[in-house]
Amino acid sequence: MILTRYSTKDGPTWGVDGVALPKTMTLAFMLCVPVENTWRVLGNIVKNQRKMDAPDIEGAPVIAPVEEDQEVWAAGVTYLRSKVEREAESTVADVYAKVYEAERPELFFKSIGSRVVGNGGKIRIRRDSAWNVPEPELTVVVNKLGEVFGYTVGNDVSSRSIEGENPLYLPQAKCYDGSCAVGPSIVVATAEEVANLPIHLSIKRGEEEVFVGDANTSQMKRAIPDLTEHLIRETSFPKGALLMTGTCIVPGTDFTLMPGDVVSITVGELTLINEVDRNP
Ligand code: DO4
Ligand code: MG
Repeated sequence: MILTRYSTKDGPTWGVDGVALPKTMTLAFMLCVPVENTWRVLGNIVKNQRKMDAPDIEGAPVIAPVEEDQEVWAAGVTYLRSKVEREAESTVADVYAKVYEAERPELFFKSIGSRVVGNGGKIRIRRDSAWNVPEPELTVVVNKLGEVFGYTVGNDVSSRSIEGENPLYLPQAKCYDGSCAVGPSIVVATAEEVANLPIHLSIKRGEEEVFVGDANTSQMKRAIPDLTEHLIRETSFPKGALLMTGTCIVPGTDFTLMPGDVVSITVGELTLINEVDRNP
């Protein structure tokens, strides 16, 4: 099943496999009970193509699959490739080796829901950063109990020059307008299912493909339930949360994103496409 959020004349509305849900069926509502319960309700709606008192989603624009008050968090250095690249770029290389091996994962706050860019929206590079990359990441949607409800595609757009200068600058390298893109929809899936999904990144500059890379979530060093358990261990998410799970595809040191670049990321059956803003 695929959940999509639409901007209708009656306000944001979710649909499941094209069937509009009542306005009361928000993502927050779906994520405040065990996943089995929500999956069952959604399954019945799809099976019976149940017409409910819901806004018309026919032809309505698709918006980012996250609500305003949900938070997006991110995990870092979960793949060997990310560890190696960060050691190379950083003035303090050993922090990355240590976190890659440690029992406790690196988790950081990425964005509030209202700042997330959806499919087709503009991502940005910082005006004070010379070296910038997209980070294509499996992004899991987690309920209040920390269970995996499904997945979407995330782009953890980052400044490598700012993070490389000093790891304490991480929030500035990671959290700014247009740095967090998520979408286009949410695929309902278990933690097991998301542990073996292909990831593909393509970056086009005009007609030319200037970077292409592939990976699979099975290359991740950590298990998804380990990441989600750490996420909710001492922080409550009554409306659920999104967790980007780290990147395994890092363009070479000679690559930086440019205004106008078009970044396409595929994870499993979803593709997220964003252009880098030409007017920063
Ligand atoms: O440690 C910095 C961030 C790492 C990250 O975002 C990633 O590995 O994806
Ligand atoms: Mg990342």
